[in-house]
Amino acid sequence: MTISTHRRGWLQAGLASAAALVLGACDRITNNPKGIGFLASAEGLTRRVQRLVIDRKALAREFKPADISPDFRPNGSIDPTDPDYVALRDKGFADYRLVVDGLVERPLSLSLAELRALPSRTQITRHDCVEGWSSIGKWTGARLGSLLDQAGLKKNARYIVFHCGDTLEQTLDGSGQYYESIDLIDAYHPQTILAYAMNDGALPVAHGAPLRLRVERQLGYKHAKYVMRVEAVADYAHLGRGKGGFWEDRGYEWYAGI
Ligand SMILES: Nc1nc2c(c(=O)[nH]1)N[C@H]1C(S)=C(S)[C@@H](COP(=O)(O)O)O[C@H]1N2
Ligand SMILES: [Mo]
Repeated sequence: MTISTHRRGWLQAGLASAAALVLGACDRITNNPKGIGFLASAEGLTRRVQRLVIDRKALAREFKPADISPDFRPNGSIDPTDPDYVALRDKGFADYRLVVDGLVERPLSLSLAELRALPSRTQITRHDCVEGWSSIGKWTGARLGSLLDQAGLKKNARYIVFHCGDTLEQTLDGSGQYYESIDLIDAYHPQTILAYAMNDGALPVAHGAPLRLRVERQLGYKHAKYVMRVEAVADYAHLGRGKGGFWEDRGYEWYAGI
């Protein structure tokens, strides 16, 4: 598994949607002898790639307080029984530390108070689960980009991995522990936060207490709950079953952009 495979993956996805966009102009292009040539030219390719990259930086839609779902649906792990997690929870997460390590200049270990002191963001967004339901919630958390800048990413860092405190599937080799990974475009997206509050209260256990990822341009399974450790890596092939996340290891797409 290489970076270029993933790059190619999302580039191809982008080119496919760029191609769909120009379908409307198809008649004009095919009637124009230069049309097809232009689409295949390096200049045309560069423009479409630029549009794709700009699109990935666009903000997800934000909603009004009145839009907040009264019963935001919890999904997947909702009450982890892993002994380490239970011990933290039973002390109200007083001993919780978020570890930031891997390809960083300054590894960090931060308490919730220290996380709350980081530059934060509050947003009301819609969560879309791949199973076909959506809920709208208000989230407050530390901006992941600020956290990563504080740790200082090394040049060869390409992905950010979130190691979670819950085991979703019991396996002999430990590959049932939830984890996720995102690229640096999503990591530095302004709406990407490590949320410690939901709907103006402390983040409930069912929704990932004490800390969960909000990565608003991605489907629900990318939003890692119960985040214990943030690791910067060059590649994720050595983690879990090698596909970059718990659900990716079980067949879901690594890039789940919305
Ligand atoms: N650690 C962990 N994170 C997780 C999951 C999980 O089971 N464990 N489920 C994922 C899925 S599929 C969804 S839709 C969302 C659900 O978030 P919610 O419980 O706040 O609705 O969390 C995602 N993150
Ligand atoms: Mo989901």
